[in-house]
Amino acid sequence: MDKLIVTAAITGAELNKKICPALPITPEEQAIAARDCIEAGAAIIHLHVRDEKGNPSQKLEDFQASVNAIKKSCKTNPIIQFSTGGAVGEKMENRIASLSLKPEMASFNLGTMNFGEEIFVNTFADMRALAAAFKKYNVIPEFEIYDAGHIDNLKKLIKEGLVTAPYHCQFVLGVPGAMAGDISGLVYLVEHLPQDSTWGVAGVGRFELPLAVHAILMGGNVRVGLEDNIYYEKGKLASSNAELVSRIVRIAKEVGRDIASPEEAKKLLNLP
Ligand code: KMH
Ligand code: ZN
Repeated sequence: MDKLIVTAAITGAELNKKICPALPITPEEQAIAARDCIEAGAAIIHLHVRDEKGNPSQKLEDFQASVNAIKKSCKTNPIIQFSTGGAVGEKMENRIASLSLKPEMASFNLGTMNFGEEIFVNTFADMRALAAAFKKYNVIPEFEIYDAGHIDNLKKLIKEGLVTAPYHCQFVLGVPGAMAGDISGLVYLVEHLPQDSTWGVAGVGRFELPLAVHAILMGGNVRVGLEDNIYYEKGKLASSNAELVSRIVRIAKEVGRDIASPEEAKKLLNLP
């Protein structure tokens, strides 16, 4: 098996410090969180940013401030993956705009869905516009797949010639309104990926740990972090993002799966 690529989703757009006191919000807090995650074994930082009031932001200056702070704090250069998902309800033009900063990677959401009580909108027109921006700025997408039909949406974009191999797919499972985090669902998704795909799994809430453990054994990659899951175990909040990363790294090493450094992850994902 290839080495395991661990992604840390450190902040997200739907949480705040009242719900999760350990959530890094400012560039300085994100820099510390990212450094600790990288030192614990993460290769990719999935990045959402906030404005000065702590609200979700897609502004270029907020992305730039966080990137600068993270790069300064990390000894090894992590892969910084921007979110183009943003917060539910964010305008598509703002979500796309961050690509002009040319991050090494960014998320690419593959369909409209219920997201808790809200609706996360990603129409085909949105996806086509997003695909054009990824091409224009030469950014590598990570395809976010929340439901089985999203794989078919990816195949449609491939057929239309809008995205090209290799495809790095992230199964985000357990969002209320989309596919649950059952292992049978994960197996189904892996079996239906397009050729030339790598994959990872981000289990939401209580699904994070079991899905991660299965992905380690199945040859996939893993995303953990407070964006997806704020608990270390039932009833006990995680004290930091790095605590969640460290557990996954420990488990992977115990079962003989080595951990990819950021440089190794770049090679595995064909990043420039
Ligand atoms: N905040 C969610 C609605 C992404 O980063 O691309 C979307 C999200 C996905 O977090
Ligand atoms: Zn995200």
